[in-house]
Amino acid sequence: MLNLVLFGPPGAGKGTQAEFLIKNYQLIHLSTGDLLRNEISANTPLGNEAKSYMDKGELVPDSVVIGMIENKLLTHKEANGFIFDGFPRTVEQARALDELLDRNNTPISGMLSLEVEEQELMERLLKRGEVSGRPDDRDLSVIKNRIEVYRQKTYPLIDHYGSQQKHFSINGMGTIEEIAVRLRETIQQLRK
Ligand code: B4P
Repeated sequence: MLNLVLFGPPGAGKGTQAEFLIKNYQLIHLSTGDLLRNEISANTPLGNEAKSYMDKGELVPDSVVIGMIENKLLTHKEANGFIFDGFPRTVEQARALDELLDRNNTPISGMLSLEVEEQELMERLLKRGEVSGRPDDRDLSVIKNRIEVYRQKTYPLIDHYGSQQKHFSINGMGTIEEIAVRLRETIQQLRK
């Protein structure tokens, strides 16, 4: 089983690269951002709660996202593996994921960490904001807050997976295709 954590700051290319990985490795894609936006579109109580955090560029509470991922893992017991995209985002989420996967004897194979310069992140997100309709991509102060929240709460996960020898750093600057090749090469390396 191949379980990958696709990691990086907002705008690093996680969602973009996940599309290539799904096709190449037949993995189940679990994006907490997409799952939360689906809840918002469906106007559910969970979605309404999540929206109040997402619109400000804050993280949705751990209990909400952990519960959501647990449900999804249970409905895909037959999977070849998973791509966790945008999850975990806090140390508490990482610990919960380790526990969930340990129970099924299918640990994380590697954390693929996309490294992108901050100026480039802001440009990519503002550009997407022109077409996506996502409120969190439209306002520069919200984007800056997302990057700051990443630094404080999410970046420490590099140590969490580093201490398990599962952290792989990937240059996330360049064309989408160039980065996809780097990811493929890293996955070959971690499967050896
Ligand atoms: P996410 O949906 O995870 O979104 P994201 O961080 O903005 O990254 P995304 O994957 O969408 O963008 P990508 O880099 O592919 O999170 C949104 C919000 O949901 C969070 O702020 C938080 O509030 C909440 N949330 C989600 N998960 C949570 C969790 N686990 N816990 C708590 N809260 C959670 O792409 C960005 C743009 O760059 C795209 O337009 C793309 O086309 C472009 N791009 C990508 N690669 C490029 C390249 N190489 N060159 C040029 N452009 C590129």
